[in-house]
Amino acid sequence: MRRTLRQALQALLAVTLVGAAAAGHAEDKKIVLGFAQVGAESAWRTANTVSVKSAAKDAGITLKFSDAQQKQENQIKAIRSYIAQKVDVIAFSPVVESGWEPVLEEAKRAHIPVVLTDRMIDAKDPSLYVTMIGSDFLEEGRRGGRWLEEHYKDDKGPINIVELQGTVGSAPANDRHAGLMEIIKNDPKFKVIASQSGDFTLAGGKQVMEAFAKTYGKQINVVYAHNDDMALGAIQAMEEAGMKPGKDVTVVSFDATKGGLQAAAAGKINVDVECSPLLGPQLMDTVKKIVAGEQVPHRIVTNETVFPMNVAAQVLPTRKY
Ligand code: GZL
Repeated sequence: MRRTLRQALQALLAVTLVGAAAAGHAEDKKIVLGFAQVGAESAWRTANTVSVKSAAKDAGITLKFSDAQQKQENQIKAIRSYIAQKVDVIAFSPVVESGWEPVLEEAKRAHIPVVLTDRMIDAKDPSLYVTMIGSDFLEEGRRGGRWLEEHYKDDKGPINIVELQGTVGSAPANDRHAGLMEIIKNDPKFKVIASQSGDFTLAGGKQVMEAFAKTYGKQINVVYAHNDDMALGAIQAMEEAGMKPGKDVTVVSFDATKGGLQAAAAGKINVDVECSPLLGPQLMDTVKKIVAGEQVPHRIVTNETVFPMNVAAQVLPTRKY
């Protein structure tokens, strides 16, 4: 009896020591995060990449990073490679809303949690991702629409709007359009006379605005650009066409990057709706919570505001991107 008890105690002690060692090792093992970025299409995206990389370093998380050059197939390839490497967590900013189920099913089967950052996906199964950290683009569009309503409240119209859309099929493009339309649909003086994608790039915005200026000229009252890069391109095109952006043409833009706010301070953008790219710290906190087995909300919305032209100059010195 005594021998058996001693053997049992020895076995219990051994199990406890192994468990503690494993736990200790688990605590020491660095978290590996695979991040599939959209690309480097805009100042916003560059700032977002800097935020993710610096936050991973500060958090002691090993970051595997890929740039998809705005191509969905490249993002899918990157996610597959992270699955093959058995990373602890996968995070990505989906370049477009649709077409993600197959690869996210593979991540789920591999028991690798997925975090969406910045942009949303169109998926029936909400369990394909743990959480989405990013802006409410629909509300951003509503903010742009409400600003236009206030700006033109004493004007009987017509107010003709040309729209520079972001990447076709992307959540920010879909929702910044939908948010605007939600606000102006009941006010017949507002009319979107043309809408075309500039793919969130400066060159794209300039090219589309050159065509709009040629076709519509002085009929244009408002340029509604889905991001600052396209707005800055459009400003170049308008000035080359002899138009005065911010004066005879009202310019509404999104992101509130330094470039956009500098243009606003120079009187060329009338309002810049903030969309923060500084998602890195929130992402790393969330990754640590997921690895530790803690619950996280299915949606984490970033807090944002609106910068009319008259405040741009005073906020510029404090802007981080
Ligand atoms: C918005 C982000 C958009 C920015 C653009 O969260 O996805 O993509 O508005 C960027 O500047 O290219």
